[in-house]
Amino acid sequence: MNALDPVEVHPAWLPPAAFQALGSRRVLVRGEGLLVETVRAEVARACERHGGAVLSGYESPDLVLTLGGAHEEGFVLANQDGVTEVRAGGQPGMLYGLFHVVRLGEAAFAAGREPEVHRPATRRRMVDHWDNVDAHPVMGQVERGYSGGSLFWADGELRADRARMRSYGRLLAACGVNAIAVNNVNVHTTEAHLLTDRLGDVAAIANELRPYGIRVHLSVSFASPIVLGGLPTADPADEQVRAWWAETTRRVYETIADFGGYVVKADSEGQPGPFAYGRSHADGAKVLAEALAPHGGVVHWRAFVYNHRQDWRDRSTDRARAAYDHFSPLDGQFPENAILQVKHGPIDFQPREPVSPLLTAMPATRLAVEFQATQEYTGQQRHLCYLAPMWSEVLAFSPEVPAAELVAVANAGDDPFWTGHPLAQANLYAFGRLAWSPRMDPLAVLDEWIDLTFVPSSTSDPALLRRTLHAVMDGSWRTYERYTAPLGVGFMVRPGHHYGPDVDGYEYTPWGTYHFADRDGVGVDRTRASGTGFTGQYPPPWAQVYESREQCPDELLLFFHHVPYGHVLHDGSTVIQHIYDTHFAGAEQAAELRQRWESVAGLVAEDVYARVRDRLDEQVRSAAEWRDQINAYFFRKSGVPDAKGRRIP
Ligand code: GCV
Repeated sequence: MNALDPVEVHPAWLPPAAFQALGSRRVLVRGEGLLVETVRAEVARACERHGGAVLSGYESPDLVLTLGGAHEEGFVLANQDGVTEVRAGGQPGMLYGLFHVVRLGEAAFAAGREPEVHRPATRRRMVDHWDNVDAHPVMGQVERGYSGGSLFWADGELRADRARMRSYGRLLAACGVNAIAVNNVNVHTTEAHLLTDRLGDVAAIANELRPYGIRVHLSVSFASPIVLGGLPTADPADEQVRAWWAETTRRVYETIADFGGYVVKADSEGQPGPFAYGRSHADGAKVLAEALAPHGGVVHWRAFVYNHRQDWRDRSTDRARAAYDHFSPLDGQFPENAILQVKHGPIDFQPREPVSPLLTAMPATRLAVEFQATQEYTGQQRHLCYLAPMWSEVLAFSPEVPAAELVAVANAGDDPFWTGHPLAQANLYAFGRLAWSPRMDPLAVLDEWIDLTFVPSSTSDPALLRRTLHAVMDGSWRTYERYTAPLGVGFMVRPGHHYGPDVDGYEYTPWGTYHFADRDGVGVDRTRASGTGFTGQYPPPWAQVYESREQCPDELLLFFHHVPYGHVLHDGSTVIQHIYDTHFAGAEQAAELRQRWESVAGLVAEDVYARVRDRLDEQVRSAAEWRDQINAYFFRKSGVPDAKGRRIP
């Protein structure tokens, strides 16, 4: 087996059949370098399978991949006199150009095709793995992982299966991802050592991913100078601390010359940080950024900082405010190679949240928006939930958002289908494509994914298959939203593992995630007039829109307002009736998805069919559980019967 041959697991969006158009052509690859060699190997493998030829320069080609353009990662695709040419700015551009040709299939070779210029919207398109080296007693091998074990680590060691890492890199490159953090942002003791005495493990991963243009990043503990360096402090103002980071980072680059940089979760959920020394997060980020700067590295500094020991009786403290309150005063104080990584919503990856106002408040700071591909709060890859429509809404919110880099918490593991639920692969693919091109239509992205993953020529009824996949996936996020927490209120999940309903599970806890339901009404008053003032963190017009009960979009009403059950929504129904209606409808839709899936039996591989069917069975069960618990809870609180007389337990 060639070192670049993919391993025998589900091929996801790169099955051999997807290479048919390319592989049946006469292809010339011009240039030298590691990534050019990757392109050559890809072309050679495709041609061997599909009857084409790799040319050495003298014969007339159908496709030429060559270097010579402006943008390192960009490329121009043109067809002249029947020859398709990909002219790439640099080696990564050639790799992305190759995968673009694969995506286009026969269309890449259509005569007279208008030239297209492609380049990524942002420099870095990153996935963060919350993978532990040692399986954590509560969180396991992968924190919030629903796809088996880690691709990188097992039982305290680097995995021996490096080919799988290589295949993963290949999948990531094919959707545009170029950076990966290989360990959990909650850095425990063993994982802290990846920075120093276990750096060799990180280097081994980097070796596997490098041929696909992917740089490796490492989550590090802010307390590393103490934990690893034996210093008495991690104070960023301390000279010894600065020297320790500089020297440690120098060694990292000595071992991994193209190392990407650090990811830091500081002063958050028990992780150490600069607050212990009376320093700001800009001070904290600076010491790491300074150490990385001479080597071209960056630090991703997470803005997920809030008080997780809040008194639930105190209604004035609002977790939604925390990131903005901590970070907006620091705008302009972060060094150039520090990237503030902000979760897309102000709380924590709920199925519906407003866009974090912090993203509009840091004009002098480099930003990254963090999405969660792993479905912690969106059904844990047991429920079908295509997330790209949600991400696209976030990206369309304001001009600052698509200008930021994108990071996703990864959803892949050592599961044979990579993502547990085979259709959850689409979330990883879509993340990469949106990171490359934030304004892409999420349904067009889904079409790309469908054509690649379920190559039309490999199935007897591609039109039915496409129709069914769209029918089950397009609206799956909204279906999930319907049968879970209503109108943006969030967090009605079981504490700890976060799967399934538990309306009051977090209501009297220190986590700052409350819904305040009582006999009269529900929702969090975040207005300036009478609540926590969170609405004031938004620029106009959003500050006014969210402040006003009348103007606030229905889907976010309970995020911003505490309203009586009889409050009338824009669609004319009351809040309580909306709760009943959406929960009945959502659970019914889940059952319909399950039915609909049966129509593709025989059109997709049996193992994919069966795995999706089993997951849908669980989704139907769980959606009914959600429906009944939510409806029963609100019926008992409010005493208001369902206007349609349906049975509420
Ligand atoms: C990695 C949520 C998750 C945690 C996660 C945290 C974070 O709170 O439940 O598992 O920790 O977000 O993003 O840091």
